[in-house]
Amino acid sequence: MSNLKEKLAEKIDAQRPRTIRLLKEYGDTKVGDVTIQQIIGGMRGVKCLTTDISYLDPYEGIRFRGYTIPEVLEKLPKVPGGEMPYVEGFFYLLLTGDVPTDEEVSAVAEEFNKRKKVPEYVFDMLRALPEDSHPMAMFSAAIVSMQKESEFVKEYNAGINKFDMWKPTYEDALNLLAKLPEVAAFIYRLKYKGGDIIAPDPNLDMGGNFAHMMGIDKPYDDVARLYFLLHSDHESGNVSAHTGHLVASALSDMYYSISAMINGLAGPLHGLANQEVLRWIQGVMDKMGGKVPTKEEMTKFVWDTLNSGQVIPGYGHAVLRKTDPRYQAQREFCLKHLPDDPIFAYVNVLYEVVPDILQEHGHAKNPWPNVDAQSGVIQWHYGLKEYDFYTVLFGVGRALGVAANIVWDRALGYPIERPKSLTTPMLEEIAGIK
Ligand code: CMX
Repeated sequence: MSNLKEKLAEKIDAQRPRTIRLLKEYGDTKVGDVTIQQIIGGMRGVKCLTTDISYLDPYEGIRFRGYTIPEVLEKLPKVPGGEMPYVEGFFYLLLTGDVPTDEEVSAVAEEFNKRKKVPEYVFDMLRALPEDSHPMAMFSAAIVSMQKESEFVKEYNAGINKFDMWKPTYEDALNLLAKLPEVAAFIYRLKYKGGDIIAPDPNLDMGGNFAHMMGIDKPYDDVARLYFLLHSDHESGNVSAHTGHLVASALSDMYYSISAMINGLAGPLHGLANQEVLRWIQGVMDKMGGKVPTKEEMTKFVWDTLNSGQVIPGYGHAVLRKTDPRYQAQREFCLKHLPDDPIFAYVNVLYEVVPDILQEHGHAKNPWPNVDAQSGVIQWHYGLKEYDFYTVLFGVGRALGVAANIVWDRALGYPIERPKSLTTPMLEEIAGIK
């Protein structure tokens, strides 16, 4: 067993009795009530999921295994020559809750390296798709096309014990995650660079190799590391994480589950918002002839969008009630590396005007920017201008968190998910409507 798998086995042995105790001794303890508004309104705020991998406080933002984003960036071992941590080391943290040593990071990076060869049939399948397929559809199809590789399915069919199911799930997680950067880069080069594919470099870490295969110079390797880390996890209730968990709860394997979560991420209210932000800004740029709008000019563009019944992409959140710390982390990167970028200037003017406008508009509960408001700027700056591709980057990152959660779902034996529905007459009766 690898060091990571051994460490995980120890953690699982320690965690299982806690979950079993909660279930057996405190199973009837009430956590909260559910209102009709929550039932009709997308279950907002209903406390009905559990994960220890990340927690989202509405005012503080995300903590991964108890660490804020600045703490994660500071504590995790860095890639030599770069400012950002190894993605592989971050995955170690998500999975085990422990900050890895340099040696542990090297071992897990080696684990990823051994597993990263993408089967040729994936590339053949991608080449066979229509040229105008969206990169997210290509990414999802590529992932599900590898389903036959699932170790979980092989062991399930051989009659695996429920308590051991996490082990092949862990193998599937690493096997799939290790391949995602090459699959993503292949989609990019196939779709936008005339199929001029760059072979992976076996000596590079995940972020470095991704930047290499994309054909983008430093510091894009650090951008990739930061991007994958920031987008990895946002507790369990968001559409992508919840979809992955839900599909996996039927004992569908990692490939089915991650492909499904990618499909949820592809919605414009969720991960696709990063492409929508750039599309919106490009529209304003066209109208402004490239000139950065004044606050007054930007105010008009924002109101025009709201008055035409559309949302301002990159703003608002179902849980957060302040500026997203993932936005802040990327803003700090921009201030350091691209302070004079014209699109960064647009994003800054937006930040100055949108929160007040959304408050005046009076609909959004959270007028502050989310992760997607800032992420496209960095990509654009480093030459990745094909914004249809941005959500694939989000997907590579989100897969880290969702896969780690699915391994733990299996380890703790979470059952198939099956909430109960009520009809409208039943709700009316509960409400006392005659
Ligand atoms: N612009 C305009 N209106 C907005 C808004 C925005 N950015 N954010 C929320 N609203 C509106 C909602 O559409 C809703 O309108 P109605 O009352 O007319 O139905 C109202 O405000 C209340 O919504 P809410 O409770 O504040 O927000 P929700 O939890 O329902 O939705 C989210 C959250 C993110 C879908 C929403 O804020 C939104 O659509 N934002 C723009 C898209 C976006 O940036 N998505 C990315 C989120 C991060 C991610 O998952 O990647």
